[in-house]
Amino acid sequence: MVTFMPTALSPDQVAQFHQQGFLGPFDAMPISDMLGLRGAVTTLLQTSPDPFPEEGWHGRLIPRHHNRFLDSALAYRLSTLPEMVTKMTSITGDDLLLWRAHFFDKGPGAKEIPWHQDYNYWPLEPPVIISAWLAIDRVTRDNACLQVIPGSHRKLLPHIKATPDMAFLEMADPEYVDESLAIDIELEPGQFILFNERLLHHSEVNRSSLPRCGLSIRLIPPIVRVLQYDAQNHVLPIVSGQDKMRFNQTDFKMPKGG
Ligand SMILES: O=C(O)CCC(=O)C(=O)O
Repeated sequence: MVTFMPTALSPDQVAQFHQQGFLGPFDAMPISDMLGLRGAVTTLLQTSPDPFPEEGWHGRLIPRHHNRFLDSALAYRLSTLPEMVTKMTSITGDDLLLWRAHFFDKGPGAKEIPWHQDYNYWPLEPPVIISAWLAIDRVTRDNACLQVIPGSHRKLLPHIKATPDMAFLEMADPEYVDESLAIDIELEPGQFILFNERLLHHSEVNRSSLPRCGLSIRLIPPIVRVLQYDAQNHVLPIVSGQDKMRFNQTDFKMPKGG
């Protein structure tokens, strides 16, 4: 896998991240390399994780798509691309743990993901996180790219029950969401954006005949304590710096093979 030379964010970019709640797009790897990995990602998403988790997966998450860095070297490498992690450390400081990574594999007809702020769902104390959304496929408005509302991270919104046609159980109360401010995050394979735990984001039903897969990667600084692990084998690899706090389980063993 060819990856780009990691580059830190400039002070202006860090300021922009804090102003907008997100930043990007950036290139983590050449488009052709990500396209070359698509077959392996498809195979991965069809395979059961090992060991297969019995209990503890939240909401409607599909185990085959969730935390595959625990059993797949490919998923681990995609979740820790140097360009991505380096840019994240510009915002958080050097020490970072990989908490979760989830493939949002929204093929044709896949449901709408309602407007939401991630902090609402998460068993973390404090609920502070930096996420990257990495495009596996080319994502455009046509195949339901991610949409965000710049600046929406400044207010915490109430979340209410989502409707059954949506992919999540809860959504931000529509009364507080001004969709006219939304922007499309169109990305080429191998590009990513960064966003924080309070940014309002969403994606439409995939009304196209195209695949639309992205990997959401969640990193936490060691001062954040995981209150509930996703499965018995869930541990958090230290992906940058050190874990000086030792609040979380970090005894990760690199998976073998693909
Ligand atoms: O991929 C999507 O459409 C939604 C992603 C998302 O909600 C997230 O990364 O937190």
